[in-house]
Amino acid sequence: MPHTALLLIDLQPDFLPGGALAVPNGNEVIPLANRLARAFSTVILTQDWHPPGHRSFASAHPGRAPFETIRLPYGDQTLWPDHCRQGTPGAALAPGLDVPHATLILRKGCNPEVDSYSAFTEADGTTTGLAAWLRARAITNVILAGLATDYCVAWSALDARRAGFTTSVVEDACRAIDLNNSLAEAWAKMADAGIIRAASKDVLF
Ligand code: VGL
Ligand code: ZN
Repeated sequence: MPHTALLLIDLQPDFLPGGALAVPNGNEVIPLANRLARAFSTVILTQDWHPPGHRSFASAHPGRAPFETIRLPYGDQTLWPDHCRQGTPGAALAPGLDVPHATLILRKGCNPEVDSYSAFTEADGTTTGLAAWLRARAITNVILAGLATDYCVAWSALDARRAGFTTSVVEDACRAIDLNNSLAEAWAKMADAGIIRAASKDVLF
């Protein structure tokens, strides 16, 4: 589909069962991601890619535990188990991922002090340049799938929409962490923003 890009979010071993921040049933989306990718000529992969001691790690805050929330200069931050440390096997692309024609692999969360759920904007507002990269290729529509629905997929989708792209999330090609109702909240925010809640059967005709 011309003018459309598929954005596959954080398909990495640390987010799959057995990984450091496993998303329940996250492995189930890999075959679907591969099938979706074949339908698009512009495919972008993202990798969560944190330096050691990253601010989003509970281990960087003595006395804090994973899944607690703290206040950082840029806002509230959920603390996570150490995950997707740069260069580790858990941060690699998922072994079953088969998207040789992906043209951009975008690594995010690289600033040691700032998290970046979104592929477009870090938590402190710094742009990753992705919107400009898409505009330079005359992309007007962004379709998202991957992990996790309620964090990196939702934040990326919301930023895509804010940047003016027609934006769809392929629900059955995503899996969620679902912490404190985060999944329902994410879908509510995405609906308010005008993001299309799609199914893979609508995209793969
Ligand atoms: C993610 C939490 C922390 C995600 C990344 O990919 O959804 N979630 N880092
Ligand atoms: Zn992360």
